[in-house]
Amino acid sequence: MTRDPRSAVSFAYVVDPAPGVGARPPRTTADSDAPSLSLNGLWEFRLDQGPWTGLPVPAHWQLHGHGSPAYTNVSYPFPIEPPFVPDDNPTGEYRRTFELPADWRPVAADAEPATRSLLRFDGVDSCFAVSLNGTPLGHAKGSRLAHEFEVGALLRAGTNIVEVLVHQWSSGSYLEDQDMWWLSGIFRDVTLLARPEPALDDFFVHADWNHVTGSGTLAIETAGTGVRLSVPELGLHDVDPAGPHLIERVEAWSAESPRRYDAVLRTDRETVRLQIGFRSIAVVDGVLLVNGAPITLRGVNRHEWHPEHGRALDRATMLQDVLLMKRHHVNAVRTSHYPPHSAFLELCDEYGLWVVDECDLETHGFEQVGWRRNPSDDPRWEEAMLDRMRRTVERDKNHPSVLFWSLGNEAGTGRNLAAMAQWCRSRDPERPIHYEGDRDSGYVDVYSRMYANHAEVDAIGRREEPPTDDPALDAHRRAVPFVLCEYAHAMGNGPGGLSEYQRLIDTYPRVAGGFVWEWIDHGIARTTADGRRWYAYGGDFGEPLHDGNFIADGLVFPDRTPSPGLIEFAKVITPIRFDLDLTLNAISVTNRYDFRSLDHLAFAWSVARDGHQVASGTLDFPETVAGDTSTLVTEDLLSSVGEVGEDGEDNQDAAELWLTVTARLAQDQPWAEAGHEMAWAQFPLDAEGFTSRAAASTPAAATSASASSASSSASSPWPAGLRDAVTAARLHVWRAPTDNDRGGGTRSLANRWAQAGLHRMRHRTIDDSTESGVRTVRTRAAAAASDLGLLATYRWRETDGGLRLDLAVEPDGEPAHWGDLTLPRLGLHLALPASLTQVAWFGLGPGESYRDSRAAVRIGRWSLSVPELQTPYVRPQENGNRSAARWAELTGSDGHGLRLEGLPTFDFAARPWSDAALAAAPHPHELTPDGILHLHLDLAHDGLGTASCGPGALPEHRLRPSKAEFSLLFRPVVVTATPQE
Ligand code: IPT
Repeated sequence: MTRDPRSAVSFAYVVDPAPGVGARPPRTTADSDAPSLSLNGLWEFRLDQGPWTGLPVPAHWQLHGHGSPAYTNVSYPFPIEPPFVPDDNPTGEYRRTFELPADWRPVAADAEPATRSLLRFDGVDSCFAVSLNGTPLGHAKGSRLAHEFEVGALLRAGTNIVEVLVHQWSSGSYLEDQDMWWLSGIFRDVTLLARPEPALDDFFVHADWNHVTGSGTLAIETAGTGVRLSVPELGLHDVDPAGPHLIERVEAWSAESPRRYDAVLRTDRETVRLQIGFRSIAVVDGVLLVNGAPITLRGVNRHEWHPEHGRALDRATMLQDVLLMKRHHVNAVRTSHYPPHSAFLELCDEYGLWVVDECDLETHGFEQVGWRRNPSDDPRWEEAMLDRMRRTVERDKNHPSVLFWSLGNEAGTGRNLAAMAQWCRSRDPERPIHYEGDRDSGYVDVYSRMYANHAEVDAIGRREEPPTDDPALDAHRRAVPFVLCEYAHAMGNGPGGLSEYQRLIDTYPRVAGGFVWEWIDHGIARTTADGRRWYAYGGDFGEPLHDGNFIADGLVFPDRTPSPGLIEFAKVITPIRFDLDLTLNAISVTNRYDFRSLDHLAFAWSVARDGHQVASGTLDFPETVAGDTSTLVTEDLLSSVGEVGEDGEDNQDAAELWLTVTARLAQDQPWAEAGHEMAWAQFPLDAEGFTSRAAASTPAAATSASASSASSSASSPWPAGLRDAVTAARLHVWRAPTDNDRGGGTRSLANRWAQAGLHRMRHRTIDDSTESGVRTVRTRAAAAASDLGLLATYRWRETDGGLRLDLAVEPDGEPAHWGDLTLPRLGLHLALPASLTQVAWFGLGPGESYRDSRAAVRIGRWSLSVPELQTPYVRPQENGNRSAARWAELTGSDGHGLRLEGLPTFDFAARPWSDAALAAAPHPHELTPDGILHLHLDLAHDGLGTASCGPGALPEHRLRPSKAEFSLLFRPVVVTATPQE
């Protein structure tokens, strides 16, 4: 489309670094009874002087067929020439008419008190000019910040017309280089507000809580005179809000118990309803205290995202985020990297989440040019940056959930950041200031790092980290709490290493916690011609410069289905821990909440023998307050375990007994229903004492469910071709690289595996002989052009009705020649008939797991179809591994199939495509079953780590080539009933 050649130069404000002209000073959001009129809905719209069409507000025009989305992470999608932007600057014209309600008095008659009117925009990306009835009101920048314009006498009784010109690029874009889609338009609410005089435009609630006395102090600064405050529950009726009012007993607000008090602020002409949360924030000796107690932040970074609507979120979606977070034990959110829609903060206040409220600021792309001309240190940008900070703090200051102010993200360092910090501190001395980019922590109150590895966090926890660049600042930094503002990059399969991070967070008081990067994959929903849904990432819209699927790095998939990463995170951070002491026959529960007791939970135990529950009961722990441990001596439980007899199915000697302990919600909580599982732990009952008791007691009938499946194998014939498919099993050491395997540029694991040719191993049979019923096949597997190889010896022997394989593997070549190369996996690949569609197994499940991400899976009997075994990462990659299977049965619809038994265990993945196809497909819908069931039976895997952004797998989770032995039993099987879980 040709654009008006004048547009680039005719709107000087677009490239003026100044924040704008005409908007009113920022103020708090408030629930006022003054009249308001939503201007959301269908507006007239045209892009670049094209034809007029309709466009909803709020929305991004790129998601409604005008232009297209573009994704870059750090790179600016335009030349770095601050404050200028290219001539090619998509510009949208919006207009709508509205009828002024009859009782809305734009201009007061003489005898009447005055009423002003404001036109409010909660979010316009990235720069806009607004006019009412043809008269310009002003222009503004700061996409995720609210702007209000006085419309006064311009408002007409009857029909009015509001026109908004929105520019995609502006000087403001230099300050908005967040890692997200570039999407434009009026994407948050537009409202006309009546402001009666005297105005109650702004107020600032200070509600402090004294943890020693349990008292609260309430003082509300108000702009305006004659304001009265009532908090009926606290006995305050029409008092002066300034107080201070000392309230002898008040319940504190915390993320765990978000107690709020309904309050009303009133002038003669306006009533504002608010909810007050009392709490105190303090730092003592480098430890973050809220309400006098150290708190642990189990956080996530949250971008606003909806796969169809982008950053135009409705309340239902925000609520969904909050509920999902609460149900998965997340207690903190960093609003990366801009203030969210204020309804989200309302929900955080209501349901209880600690918030790091971040200013709409990032200038990361300047890093690529050595931070030259970074706005953060250029006085021409001071006003713009201060304006952003003021708009953040003023809008959100009354949310008890807001714990820290954050200056922004990845904006380097400089005087303007220092000025923002200084302004913040003087405006709100009660909240600590966060900014990760300030490595010396000179102007912040929190020492923050992103992607620090475990060893660094450990050193910081011990207070033994290297000193700051500026020695004068060192003492300050050592006296402030530490947070990982980003860690555990949740891109694709992973993150690995969460348990180890949590151990550090739980160990060191100085480590206040962290925020996983990030909450949601920002995939954009698309549909294939035949109606299948998929999610687009960078490059899918033909962007000339983009960062691919780095946009898909969340704990939930774009449609908010929890990924295995979220399930793992929830298990790792659950604030309820169980321990079993077999020598004392004692089960204990530890309360790792910061404030609340465990009285909202109901505890139960069960024992399963070979995956079948054989006994169960409840556990009546005494009241356990935060930080405490309660112990129950488990005589009853032990005697019932003793009664666990044979269930007739398996050999008693081989039976596995597992104790599972659970904590579920005893009553409904606002965020989950009674019965929701909050914590669990499993303990093998095979240590001395426990099983011997069980074994010594008289076998009795199982006390509950027993075998409901019947599989027979001894006499089954091998289905056609299956035996050959089994004996054709070949050593396989590659996996379709995960995003984490691809992390780290040219030195990525994926590259090194490819260079070593692990994805194109050839097999050479050295010899194949049979002696005393044992067939021995010795092979060497190696890649073309490499002299490194793996010697594999397969020993096959008939057992009753089956085949036993003993595989021995050993690297061929000097260990030094292998260097520090890891193997993606060590196991076997089998090409089986695709008619095998169902997999039942006994082992860890039901979800996928890997060696450094397997806290969330438990021992049990599971059954899933082949499609259900796949995890649909936005970009296809290794997935779906099930760990520590004792046995597995793969069957077709006729019940015939293959049974595998581990000697003792194996990992498996079963998929309808090869690893090569999995690695090559850009999106899941591009994977096509190839007519084979690809079964991977693995002894071990390389860990997942988080090298897509951060450290790789810990040394103990690496798989190095070394001597290994792996034994399995294969049998034909006929399953006559589906196993019951
Ligand atoms: C870090 C960014 O702060 C965040 O926005 C996101 O881009 C994340 O990385 C990766 O997904 S910055 C990086 C240089 C560590």
